[in-house]
Amino acid sequence: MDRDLKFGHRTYVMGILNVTPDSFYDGGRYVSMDMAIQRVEQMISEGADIIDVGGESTRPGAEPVPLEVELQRVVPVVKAIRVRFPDILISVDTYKSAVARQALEAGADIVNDISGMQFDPEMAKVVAEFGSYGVIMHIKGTPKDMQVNPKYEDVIAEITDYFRRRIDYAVGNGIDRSKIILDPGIGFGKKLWHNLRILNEIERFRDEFGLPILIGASRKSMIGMVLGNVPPEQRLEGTIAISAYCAMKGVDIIRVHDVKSNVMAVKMVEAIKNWQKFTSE
Ligand code: YH5
Repeated sequence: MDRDLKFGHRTYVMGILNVTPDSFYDGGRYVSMDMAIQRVEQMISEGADIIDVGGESTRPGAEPVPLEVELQRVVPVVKAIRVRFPDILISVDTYKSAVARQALEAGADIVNDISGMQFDPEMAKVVAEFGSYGVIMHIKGTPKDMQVNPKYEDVIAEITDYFRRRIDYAVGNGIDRSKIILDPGIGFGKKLWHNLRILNEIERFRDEFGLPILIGASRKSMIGMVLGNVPPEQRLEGTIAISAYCAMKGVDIIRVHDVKSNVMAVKMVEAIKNWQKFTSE
């Protein structure tokens, strides 16, 4: 089975695999590795299409992780996933080209760069060299300062301009246009109403560029705010609602923590969209 994505037919589900100590606290690498592989096996059985491996927290205010630390966390896990699950698509959540390169050598298929290939000047060349998919995400600022009073004249216009500049840059560095995935970056330098408006007008980016769209809203603070300041553990239902909305709008990929419930929501919406497939006479 080939590992490419056929966009325009359904919403793919990307399961998040955090390989950071706060999510896999145990110190010992073997334990972490076992836990990571177990989690991947579970996400695949629950219907994940893509596993997104990340070794640095990019939550608001988070401090960067040194290159060597990120490499040690991410590369062995990508290798192990590729050996155990030869058909699963693997994405690597990094903005460092050295991490992307070694992950691609270890069998990753997608580079998920929250900086839109801005933070590391070598990133676009690496994605081009391997012919992998590249996610161009919008961020205003850096993870450390992005939530400090972000301002837009028109959030949709600004993200559209950014996408145009980053697509031109990526293609100029040898990336095939058909390998680019766009992500407006929910929570990355946005206030609540910016996030809500982006989702409300999500089709505008596909209308403009004709490229696949990825949305990562899973358990993010915008859900907490809408539901009355609820903590991340109480944001599953809000996440599922956004996933159903995304499936209805034809978003190409959703990035989520809770694969089982989000896959069910997407499947149900797709059944309604494709009711004719269920006809028996
Ligand atoms: C994304 O949107 N996000 S890491 C704070 C939370 C919950 C989750 C509880 N990587 C994205 O998931 N990659 C991240 O509060 C991403 N799109 C893409 N492409 C942040 C995250 C999170 C942050």
